[in-house]
Amino acid sequence: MKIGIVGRPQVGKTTVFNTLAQSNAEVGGYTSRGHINLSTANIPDERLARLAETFESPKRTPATIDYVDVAGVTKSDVEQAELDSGMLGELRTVDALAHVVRLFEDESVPHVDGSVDGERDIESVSLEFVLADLQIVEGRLSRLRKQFQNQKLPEQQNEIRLLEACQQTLESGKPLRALDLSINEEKLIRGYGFLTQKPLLLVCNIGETQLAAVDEILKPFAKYEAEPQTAVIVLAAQLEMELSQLDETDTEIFMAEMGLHESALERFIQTSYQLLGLLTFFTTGPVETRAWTLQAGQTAVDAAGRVHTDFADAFIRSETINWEDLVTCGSYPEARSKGLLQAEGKTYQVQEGDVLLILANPTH
Ligand SMILES: Nc1nc2c(ncn2[C@@H]2O[C@H](COP(=O)(O)OP(=O)(O)O)[C@@H](O)[C@H]2O)c(=O)[nH]1
Ligand SMILES: [Mg+2]
Repeated sequence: MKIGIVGRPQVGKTTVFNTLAQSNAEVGGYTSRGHINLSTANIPDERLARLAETFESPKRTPATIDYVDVAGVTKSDVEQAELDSGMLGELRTVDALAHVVRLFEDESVPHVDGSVDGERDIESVSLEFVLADLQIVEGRLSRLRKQFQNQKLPEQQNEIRLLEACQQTLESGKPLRALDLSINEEKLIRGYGFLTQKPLLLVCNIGETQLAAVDEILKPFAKYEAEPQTAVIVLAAQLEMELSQLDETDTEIFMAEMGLHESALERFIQTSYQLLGLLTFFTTGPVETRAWTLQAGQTAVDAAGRVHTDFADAFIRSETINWEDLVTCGSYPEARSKGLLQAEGKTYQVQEGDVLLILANPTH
């Protein structure tokens, strides 16, 4: 899973990136146009440790998440398309966008628009992305029309019709998330990497002093959650970045003092998984315990293909058990004797927290 961190300049994008990636990229870099921070972070998961302890596996491999942190979105970005095509191009490859919205007040950090206004920022970034997508739609449409003006190939006609619907939506200022597309239509335009089609996580960045009044502060943003494929979370990025750089015991003491129960990273990942419809399954044994990410609704064969590309074709069946049941049983034979280890075929839909023992045909 790859997530692009976007937003206006100086709103805390790099600070959020550092918190999530547990890295140390330079913050306050106002002029770092074109500069892109990339990082892969391990997804913390207590279940992984519990399974690894049960099986005494020396190797523990968490699932990972990739982040891209780009320079801020400014009003001129679309006109300066050439300069920014690197940034937009990078964003077109991500699975979801995390838009950092500045809500913290700090006179020493001026806002490019002169005041702190989260709703205005959400609208202006959304508009920039609408315009960027519109440019692609129009370019593609004019090429298709020119190329096929005398022919009536159904495939191209379909694409033209679909792009015209996209154009209409974008011209009315709406993101493509608002379009109700069939699975086939979605497939047809996925290759364009439209920014306004990607699931959107609005990350409200509040200051430490606003923690106590967080419900009040978030009220105006509740409406965005009703929009398709959009979620809202709140975090105090600067505070959380400082926390993520402490050692574990200090972090726990500090979080308890602040009334925080989960780290920003944990909340961010949980929300992203929900937004993208992802789940985690595990493989475990005396050699390695590993967490894997899968799209909800995918089957045991898809899971086998994640674990090893050859396994998908050679798949015979999987034996499946909930991770907690397995930890309670302590071993596969014990789980089997209790009837908790279920044999499942190709069409089994993997569930959150499943442990899979995949049986594949080695001669395949
Ligand atoms: N007071 C305060 N300052 C913050 C907070 N988050 C970020 N900053 C500061 O805002 C400036 C811009 O942050 P940065 O992460 O570089 O923003 P970016 O331009 O969006 O990547 C830096 O000086 C940060 O220290 C916050 O929650 N509170
Ligand atoms: Mg930055």
